[in-house]
Amino acid sequence: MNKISLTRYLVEQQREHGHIPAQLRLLLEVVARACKSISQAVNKGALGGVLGSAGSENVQGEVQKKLDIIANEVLIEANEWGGHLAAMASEEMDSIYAVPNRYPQGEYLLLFDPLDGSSNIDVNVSIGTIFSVLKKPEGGLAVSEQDFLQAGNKQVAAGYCVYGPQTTLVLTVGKGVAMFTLDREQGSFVLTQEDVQIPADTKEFAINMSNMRHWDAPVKRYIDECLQGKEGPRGKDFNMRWIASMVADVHRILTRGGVFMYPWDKREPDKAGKLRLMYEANPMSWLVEQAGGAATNAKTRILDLQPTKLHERVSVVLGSKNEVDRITAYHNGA
Ligand code: AHM
Ligand code: MG
Repeated sequence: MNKISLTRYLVEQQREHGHIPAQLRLLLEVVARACKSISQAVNKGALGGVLGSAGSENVQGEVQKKLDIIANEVLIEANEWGGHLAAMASEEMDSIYAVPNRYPQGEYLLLFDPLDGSSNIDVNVSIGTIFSVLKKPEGGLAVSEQDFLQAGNKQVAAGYCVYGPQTTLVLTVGKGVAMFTLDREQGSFVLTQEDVQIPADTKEFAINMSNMRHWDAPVKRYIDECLQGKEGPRGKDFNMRWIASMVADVHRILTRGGVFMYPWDKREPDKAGKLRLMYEANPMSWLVEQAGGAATNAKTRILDLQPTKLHERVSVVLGSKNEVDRITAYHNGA
């Protein structure tokens, strides 16, 4: 079999299809390289002394794990000197990280959740890195947080790397979704699936059922109907999965369909949701749409939301199109 490496795939996207400029290709290669390092650290686990809490909190008031911090540092160190970026932003940093003056400034902005699914790190369940790439708006002097506040439909690349039984990098540059599996012997990501498609219908939903008593009525209605199975209004039995790593749940949906929900609920009514718009929901929503699925905040398309702050939260419904449309319609009074 003629293996296509990520490098070759990106070169072809640049040279033959003109989908990406050289600087963006470099950026994506650097992110992939960082993901390889994070994958190594994740794999070592207790042997590398990387498990457990770091004893600190991030800006969202969540306890940071050692690997959250390690992954964040790996991504920053890999990306700051290449000349392709103006600044970075991360779930684990309060404010943006402008590329230091000693390095050339590029035209891109990189956002990431360095290690998503932190509660799964110590229990050896799949976790991942999520990333989103924007272009720095033209003009302006020093890069600022304001430059990052662009709707998801402005992304120029997005993806994630899931550290599971295999390490898989999943990428879109706006021309469909491609998956690359890490070949550890070769040390490179190899194209293993192109033109990923999510079936429009599904019999599988993902939601944290322990929050049921806090849900909004339309969410309750949707799940109730699924749970009634063949005898209920949906006329079919549903299966449920909840990995508690969005990367792993989205990866399943890109692989075999399904619907994922982390909706607003009454626990903290002032928060729009648990997940973060700019470095979790936006990149995942774009991947899902590029694979033929849909993504809303239960009312409107996530990619059209105008962010007002870096760490903004959002309600998330994504996956198989017909289910997302149904849940969204229930919220809009249908
Ligand atoms: P994290 O970025 O701090 O890891 O939090 C995000 C994760 C998602 O990956 C996952 O879908 C969700 O939190 C699980 O939350 P819960 O533990 O409430 O089910
Ligand atoms: Mg996360």
